[in-house]
Amino acid sequence: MTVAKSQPTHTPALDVERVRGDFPALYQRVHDKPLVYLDNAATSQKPQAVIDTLDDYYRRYNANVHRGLHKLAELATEAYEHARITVARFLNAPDAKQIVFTRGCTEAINLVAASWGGANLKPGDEILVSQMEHHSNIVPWQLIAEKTGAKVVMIPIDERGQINLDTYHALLNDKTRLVAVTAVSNSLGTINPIKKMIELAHAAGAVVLVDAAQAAPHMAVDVTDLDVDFLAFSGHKVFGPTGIGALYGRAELLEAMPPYQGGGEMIEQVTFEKTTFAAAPTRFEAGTPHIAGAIGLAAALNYVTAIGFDKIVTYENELLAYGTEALQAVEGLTLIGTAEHKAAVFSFTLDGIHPYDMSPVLDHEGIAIRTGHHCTQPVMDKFAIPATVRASLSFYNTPAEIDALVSALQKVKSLFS
Ligand code: 7TS
Repeated sequence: MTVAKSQPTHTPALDVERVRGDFPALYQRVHDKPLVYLDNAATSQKPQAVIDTLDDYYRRYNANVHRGLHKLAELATEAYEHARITVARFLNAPDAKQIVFTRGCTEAINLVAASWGGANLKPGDEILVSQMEHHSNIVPWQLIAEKTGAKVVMIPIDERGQINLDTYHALLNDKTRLVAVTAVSNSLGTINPIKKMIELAHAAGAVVLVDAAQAAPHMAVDVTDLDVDFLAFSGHKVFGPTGIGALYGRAELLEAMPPYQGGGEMIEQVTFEKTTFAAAPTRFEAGTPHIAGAIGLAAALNYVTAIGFDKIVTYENELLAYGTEALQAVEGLTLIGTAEHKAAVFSFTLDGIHPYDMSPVLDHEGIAIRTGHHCTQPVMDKFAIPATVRASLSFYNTPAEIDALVSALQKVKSLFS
């Protein structure tokens, strides 16, 4: 008797040519070569839907929010608050009140460090921060540690650029107040086991801030499933405008936190004797916010959600596999960051050629990459290198673009050998 095999569940493939068509910036020539944009970890290009949303806002309903009683102010306020709901849905947050708009991931982390940290940290307390963090998830903790007498303790990474869970577990103790960790490393591509790390931190009585700057463009981020306390991301890396980002916070933590900045909108009542403050999230949004940015961010989140992270993850894993093989075949090339779970980020060095000497040649070939320490100097120290060349991919990149990078690297080698 033959038994019918059940069909494997299969995610429909991403139509890369179609999605590329949504990004006008990808169709340019640079130094008379087709642009190959591989600097997505720095910032991503913008789909037409986002560009149109910004254009429409400035043409039709530009007004300040929450203040005017006129029609345009009403439309702008409605769109701004609706954008907050869109961000909450994108992160699967229980309530839009738990979303604070910020200038970006950096400001969101600084807000938590200054406000939550300032109110809760005391001498001897420990803040665990991983060795692979972007400087924006290290320096704010050092600044608040300096002020409060708390101590920043590093969670080390191994030779592949991974956090060992046993090592991390052993660092957690009754002095640990907060763990700050990135979901995905910008310079190594490592995807961290954040769900498990949060669980272990909570068991030790610590709160957790996750930096989702590099996760948000590449995978579904679910704050409810993660049970995370704070999570920060930037709009411009997830196909939205620059100058806008968001902080998610657990409701009871946000409610108990003092203001970060003072100014208009964040108050309840101001007198010269005493000022009282608005509830979260308004308490943390002093001054006129980046209204167009928030609305543009919502358009970007709707855009990626419509493509679907199931398709994005599948396609980007194919790019990762293709790129890893293609780059490893380049003689003298060393990949920095070879974690078991990785995003499509390729950091590398080439024997005998300084990373900074490679960038002009690659640029001349129309290839946009980043060279440097990528604001992760402790990572460079760990690998005892000054810098890497980094190609960071997005779902609109193609295997042909990886081939273009490889040919350009061969050119670099012939020029410098
Ligand atoms: N966290 C991570 C993991 C990042 O990669 C970045 C920016 C930030 C925080 C800060 O984001 P911002 O939008 O507030 O500046 N990373 C990079 C990069 O890798 N190249 O340029 C910026």
